[in-house]
Formats: sequence, structure tokens, C-alpha cells
Amino acid sequence: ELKYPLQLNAAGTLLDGALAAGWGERTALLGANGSWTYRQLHQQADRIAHVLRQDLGLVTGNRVLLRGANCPMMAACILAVIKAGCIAVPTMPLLRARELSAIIDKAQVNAVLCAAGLRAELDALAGNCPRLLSFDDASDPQGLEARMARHDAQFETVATALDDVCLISFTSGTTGVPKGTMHFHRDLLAICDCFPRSTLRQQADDIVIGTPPLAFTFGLGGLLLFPLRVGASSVLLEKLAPETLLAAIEQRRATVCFTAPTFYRQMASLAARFDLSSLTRAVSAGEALPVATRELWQAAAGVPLIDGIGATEMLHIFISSAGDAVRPGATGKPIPGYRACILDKEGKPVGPGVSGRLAVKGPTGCRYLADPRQRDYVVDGWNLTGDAYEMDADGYFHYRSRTDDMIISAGYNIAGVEVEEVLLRHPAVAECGVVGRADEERGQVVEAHVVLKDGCEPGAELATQLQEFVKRQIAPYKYPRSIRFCDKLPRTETGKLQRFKLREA
Ligand code: 3UK
Repeated sequence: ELKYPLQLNAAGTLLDGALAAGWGERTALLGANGSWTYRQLHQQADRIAHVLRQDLGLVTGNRVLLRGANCPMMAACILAVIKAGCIAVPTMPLLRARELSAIIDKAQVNAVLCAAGLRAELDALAGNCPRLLSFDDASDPQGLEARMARHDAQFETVATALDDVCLISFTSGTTGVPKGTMHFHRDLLAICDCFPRSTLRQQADDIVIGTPPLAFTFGLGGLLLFPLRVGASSVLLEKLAPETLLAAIEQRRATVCFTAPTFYRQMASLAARFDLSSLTRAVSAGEALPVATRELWQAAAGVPLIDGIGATEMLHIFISSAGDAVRPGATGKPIPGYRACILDKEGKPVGPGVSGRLAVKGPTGCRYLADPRQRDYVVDGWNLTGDAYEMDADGYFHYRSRTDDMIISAGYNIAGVEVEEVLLRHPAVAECGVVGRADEERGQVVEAHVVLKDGCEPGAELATQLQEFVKRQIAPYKYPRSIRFCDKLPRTETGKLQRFKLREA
């Protein structure tokens, strides 16, 4: 069992702890424009904390929205917000004004720290965006860096309680209404003390690298919290494509890689052109890992994959196996500290070989921010992730499918209803239903079944128009790659759309 002191600040424990451990001169973060030692990261975060408290007048418990690509400054901002006793609300760089506005309302955001290059979507909100400071713009006299220069490099960590909220992480829900998940200071440390110790075996001399945004808890843990907990280094780069990630692994001599299955599949075909000899582990999460992808990557890169299922609600990975314990085709076993079981429709545990709802329990768990769906996710202390799983006779957990309608495409979670809502605003669209269709390359692709208004001509041209229409209004990765025109949608007697029929179509 994990024990933490009642008075606990996760960022303080990581940053102050690193200096106390004598890691001050070790490299903490490697960005595109240079690297920061643990001491430099500590100082930057402390200056930002002063700006938050003094310039912005924030107090303990205030919420700060963060918007930026993976880079050392974004990492320092997240840590500073938490160190200052505030609550970090990190958001994905690809989110558009509409989505950001919903998050600002839902999380009751008090202030915003935003990379200068990404502020247009927030500026578009005008009245609905609280006080914003931008970073990465040296010419801005009111920018974050200019303000940091006027403050001390020492900030006394705000004394929070171990079960004070320090992070609100958003996940796209099945209904398209964003769900905020709240996590405590102790949760951030708990994830560092579970998977990285028992399964990944994170070491002080590791250099981690990968694609998940810091605003996605997969990236926040893997690329920031885990390495900081042990004095390791993290490479934080933005816009990594399979080829540039491989080049960066070679150049930075990375030892651990974090990304999604489709990325490993794409990297496998290019791996021969790079020196990947530094790499010792590769973590795959976000969607089910096909056995073929595991084999392709292993053969091409010579590095075994560690598959792990995590969820924003659970903060990080809770089922995974590594090394000799890997069983291809299975995600793995519950990592030490977590328990898992499979439940039938009535909520009763089922034995090996029977598919059902995955339920998990452990040091972290789901706490939705003001959302009635909490009741569905946590039942009797068990978290129901919405996945159908099956356990085999040896206790390995095998992924089957999502139990709900969430579309998972290339590692992104996409709610069909959210795409439908946008499509329905197009003048040619009468009705539509958006589902995920199985796809070799991306796991699933977003497919829109569209009924046109009278007088509108179906065809490739209109399909392209609809796709562009969606891309302009919500994050472009949510657009329907496939569009099928039809005369009517399958509905129940009560008027409900029968999604399973669309998927079968
Ligand atoms: C699916 C997987 C099969 C599954 C996440 C690692 O993905 C993460 O969080 P999300 O909230 O989505 C959660 C859902 O994604 N999934 C994730 N990993 C796997 N399915 N095999 C896997 N290995 O449906 C789950 O319920 O976006 C992953 C760490 C932190 C995370 N937040």
C-alpha cells in the first residue's frame, strides 16, 4: 500500500525533492531549443508560481487552463500551477474555440497560460476567456517570461493536503459533453509509484521520449511525472511524426518511448534507417495493440513493446505486463496495487473465458467534475472503464471492444455525437449518424451516415465539403474520413438511433 504524508503537494514533492536528492545538475528536460537541468526547471516553475500568485492574484484552489504543445515551458507551467496550490487544467493543442469554451465553463477557469502561437482560438472567445498570459513570445512585455524575470527564483511550495484536487483532465464523452476528471496530489505520485516501478522499471539514467501531449494523462505521466520521480530526463518535442520521432530517438539516445499502436506500426516500416540501439523499452497505450503490430515493431526495432491500458479517469495505466510476463494478444495483468475483474450485465463477476465489462480498483480512480455519469463509472468502489474484456485461465486480460459508442481512431477518443452536432449545422444535412468503422491502419475511422435535405446532390464533392466543414469547427482529427449518403437512418420505435446497425452497414 502507498502511504503519503497528509500534507502533500505533488509538484513540490517532485521539484523540491529532486534538489534535496542532489539531482540539481542532472538534465530534467530536453526541448527543441536546449535542455534544462532539474535546478533550472525548479527555478522556472518557482518564477511562474510567483506570477500566478502575485501578478494574477490567484489563490489556492483556483483553476488555470494550460494550452501549449509539448515543450519545457509547458511542463514548467503545469508544475508551477500545482506548486502554487492551484489546479491545472491542461488542454490539447488541437482543441478549437468551441471546445475550449466548454472547458472554461465546466472547470470554472480563473486564468490561462497559453503558448503565443496557439492563442488565436482563445482570443476568439473574447468575453468568455479569463485573464490570459502567453509564453514563447520574447517581444511581449506583458508575456509570461517578461513577468517571470521580475520575480524570485525561489517560491515556497503551497502546503496542500494529499487529497486536494490538483489536476482536472478532460476526456471526450460518449455524448460529446466534455467530462472533467479530478485528481488529487497523491494520485500524481501514486501513478509514479505503480507502473514505472513494477512494470516499466524506470531508472535514473533513462531518457524518455514520445508523442502523447502533456495535456493527455498518458503523456503527463510518461513524459513528465515518471521521469521526474526518479531523476531521469525527458525529451519534449512537438509535432512528432513517425519519421521525426525515430530521428529524435537516434539523436537523443532515448531509452524509453511512449506512443500509440498505430505509431509503432508506422515506425516499424521506417526503423531500419535509424540507429535505435539506445532504446530498451517502448510503451504502447491508448488503444488495443494488434499482435501483428507488436511483431512488426519487435522485428524492426528489436525492442519489446509494453502494452498497457490506461484511462483519463484512472489517470494512468492499470493493466500491463512487460518482459517475460508478456502474453501477445493480451493487455497483461493488473499492475501491483490495482485489482481488476470482469462483470456481467447484472454486475456479477464472471470467470475466465467470458467477455464482460472491465472493472478496476486501485490507488487512483474516477472523480468526474459535476457530472451525473459518475454514478455509472464508479459502482461499489469499482471503476467501469466502458471496455469489454475477457480474462483467461492464467489471469491475463484480453481486450474485446468498447462497450459504448466511443470511436477510437489513431489513439484519439472521438465522440460520434459531437461530430453529428457539427454536421447537422450544415445546410445540406437533414440527419446523420456517426460511428467508428474498423480500420487496419487507425484501429477505427470516423464514418458519417448522412441523409441529405431534399434537392441536395450526394457525391464526392459534397462529401469533401462536409469534411472541411467539420475540420473548421472542431479538432481536425475528429472529421469523418468516410461519408456514406443514405435515404434514412435506422431508428427504434422511440426514435433512438441504432448505432450498431450503422456499424454493420
Ligand atoms: C482505451 C485501450 C485497449 C480503452 C490512457 C494510458 O487512453 C488513455 O485514456 P483515454 O481516457 O481512453 C481510455 C480508453 O482507451 N485504451 C487505452 N489503452 C488501451 N484499449 N488496449 C490498451 N492498451 O477503451 C480505455 O477505456 O483517452 C492510456 C495512460 C493514460 C491514459 N489516459
